[in-house]
Amino acid sequence: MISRIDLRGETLPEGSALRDLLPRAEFDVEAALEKVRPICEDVRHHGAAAVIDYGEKFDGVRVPGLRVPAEAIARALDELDPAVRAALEESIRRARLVHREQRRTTHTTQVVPGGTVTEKWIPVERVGLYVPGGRSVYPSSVVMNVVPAQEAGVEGVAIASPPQKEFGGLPHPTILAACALLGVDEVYAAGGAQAIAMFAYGTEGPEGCAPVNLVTGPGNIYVAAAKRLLKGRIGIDAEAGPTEIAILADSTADPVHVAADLISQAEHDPMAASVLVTDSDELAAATEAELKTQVAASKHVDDRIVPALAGRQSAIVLVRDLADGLKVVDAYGAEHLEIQTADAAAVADRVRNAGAIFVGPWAPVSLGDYCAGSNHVLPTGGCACHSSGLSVQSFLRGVHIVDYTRDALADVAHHVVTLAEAEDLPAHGAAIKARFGWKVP
Ligand code: HSO
Ligand code: ZN
Repeated sequence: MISRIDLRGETLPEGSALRDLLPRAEFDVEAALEKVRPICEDVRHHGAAAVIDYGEKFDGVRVPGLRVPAEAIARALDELDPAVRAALEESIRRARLVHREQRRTTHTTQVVPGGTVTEKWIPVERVGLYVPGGRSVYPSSVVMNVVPAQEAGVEGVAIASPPQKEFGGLPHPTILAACALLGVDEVYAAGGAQAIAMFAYGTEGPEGCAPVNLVTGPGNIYVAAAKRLLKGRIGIDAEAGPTEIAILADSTADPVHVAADLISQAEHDPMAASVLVTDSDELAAATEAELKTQVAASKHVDDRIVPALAGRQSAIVLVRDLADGLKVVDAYGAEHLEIQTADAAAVADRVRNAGAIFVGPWAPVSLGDYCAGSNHVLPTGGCACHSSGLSVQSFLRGVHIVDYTRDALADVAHHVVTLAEAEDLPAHGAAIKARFGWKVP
């Protein structure tokens, strides 16, 4: 069901050599670029008509218009199961608590008397949030994208989600209900690369979508490819790949929890990665046994869980000790990392690379997926070594405001002129000299 990689034999290699020993899914966005290029071009030239045509082709339903009517959003909330509503409200409340604290404040540094640099944080004006449909209908992802955008102060929030045939061409009703709970009324029934192109280029008409500055949100490989293609015209968050869980565990971990958590993320996708890193033979064996039992009792077994666990991206990695275990999880840089060891907080504190870290037996990844208050849009594919998950910061730009008096400029003028000359850019120096009678003060 899940393979083993035994790294107990020799000294662990460092850096990329270690990374090469670890399992990881192929996620070849490059190959999808050629497929999405003509789609994006079509949307650029033919606007909403092209988005509607591609919706018919890929989602199997032709919508009369892309903009979801306000009544449909209100109706979805009316018809939402009260228990789901209560859970979403709690998820939103907790996410707001955490994200509100991420807000940045304006800060002024007095560099010299009369010379200041102020860093001001300005929200992006208009963002497009992509919410997948099809196999993954995640109202929780609406929460995780919208809350940080709103807490950052973004004024224009638009959502796109694929039209669903069984709901008359509207996005899935729980997605619409989540939008209603969050106060988002600009929603489009558009999916895939065509939705990203709609956000980037905009579409005409009173019901049209004005172009956005930034697109965030997970999606399939075509969505990731469209984001890569249109990056520059629009800002993007990370290109989300298949979800990953790594668990660093010792003999104190409960194999029932470990197996359940490995399965929980395997449930997303046949390409999802579930990796256990342990120094305990007993835990490895007990987890393997437990996986068999629990998988047999799961849903989504043949289409997702078994291919994910049996795929080359998943494994039980045996290490000599926790110090080696930490090297392994750092080299891997998992989207989600659970620490199920004795003194888990101290071990977690030594981790350098992970999208989010879940400490001890009572903080499973599923808690973070829905109701911890943390964000679940996290770097995948090893990107955790250079990127963070979605946050208020993702929707802000830090702008430096430079304010110097005559005396403060005069004081440093000779250094500026010297550096300009060293770079063979005399006009840069001249811009200083021009202010002081063409002399260096
Ligand atoms: N684990 C996924 C997010 C998610 N889980 C949504 C359930 N719904 C990627 O972090
Ligand atoms: Zn999940």
